[in-house]
Amino acid sequence: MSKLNEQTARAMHRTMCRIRYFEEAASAKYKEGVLPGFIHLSIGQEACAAGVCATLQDSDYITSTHRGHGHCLAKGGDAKRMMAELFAKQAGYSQGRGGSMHIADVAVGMLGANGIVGQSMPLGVGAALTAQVTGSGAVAVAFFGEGASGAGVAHEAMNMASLWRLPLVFFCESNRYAELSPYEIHVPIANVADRAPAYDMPGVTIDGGDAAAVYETMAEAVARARAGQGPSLVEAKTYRWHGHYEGDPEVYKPDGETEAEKARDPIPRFEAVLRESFGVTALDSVHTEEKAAIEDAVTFAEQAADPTPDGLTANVYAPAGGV
Ligand SMILES: Cc1ncc(C[n+]2csc(CCOP(=O)(O)OP(=O)(O)O)c2C)c(N)n1
Repeated sequence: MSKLNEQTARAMHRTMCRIRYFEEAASAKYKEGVLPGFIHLSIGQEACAAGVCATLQDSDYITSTHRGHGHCLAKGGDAKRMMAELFAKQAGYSQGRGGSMHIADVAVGMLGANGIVGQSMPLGVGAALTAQVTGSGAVAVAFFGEGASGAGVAHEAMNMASLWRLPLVFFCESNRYAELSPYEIHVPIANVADRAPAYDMPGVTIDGGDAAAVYETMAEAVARARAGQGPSLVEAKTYRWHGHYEGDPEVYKPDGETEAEKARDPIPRFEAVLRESFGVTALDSVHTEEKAAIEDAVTFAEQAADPTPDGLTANVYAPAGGV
């Protein structure tokens, strides 16, 4: 097993703080009514994105979901361009046309957020097949949720990835709810990863609030994929502190559940690891710096230009006159 070292642990902690501050800022701006589209936040799930992406190289790929801000930031996406996209500004990743669920940065291997539940999995198959065919040595990670695990395409993707021994890791963020539905009313088994043997691949379920466990489990799965030994399924049990979308009244959550999860905040939990395993104590500056960087991103987005009407048909591929 690849043990976490201090340098990687510090970088992961910084990433977790960046994700937390980015999403808190997005939440605040959404409440102010200045973000035009839907946003789905992953506050509480930061250890997953940070731990997974810390095991990847720049040339590796990830495919993401509707809850993808953390994935993009952890893979090296630019917070300013992301925030500008949430504000529907021209400087955003999709020139303000797409919003939160249409953020991609191919240059850093982030192949896209995705509003179609489950589709990150076949897209991951495609990325891994590309790596296999070209012999590039790259690995792909497909993020998905336990809700997506019930989609037909999840079976197709895992079946093909296993048949072709693709360099791919399926990473399930099992965050208790799919929209408003608790796990047990749509998944008939205790763990999504228990399905892995049916695809002849290793499957493991871990605590998704434990960033070190995410890193160490993923390091092994990624090494296996890179060595040509095929795909794995990793399920991280985690929890989203906010609603399915911002504005969700969350009536389906039992009283006290979110508060209990907040008491197990993955960021201070990982700070304890940094202290106890590596003797790192001065972590306040990381919070200060990352918070300031996100404030800069918000200012950038607020001051950025709106798209102009003359760009209305740019990147529109339907034939002139319609179909
Ligand atoms: C193909 C498809 N079906 C249904 C939806 C509506 N939908 C949006 S998110 C969601 C739940 C997804 O749950 P999960 O995969 O567990 O991800 P989470 O939201 O928990 O991160 C559903 C059903 C959709 N966007 N796409």
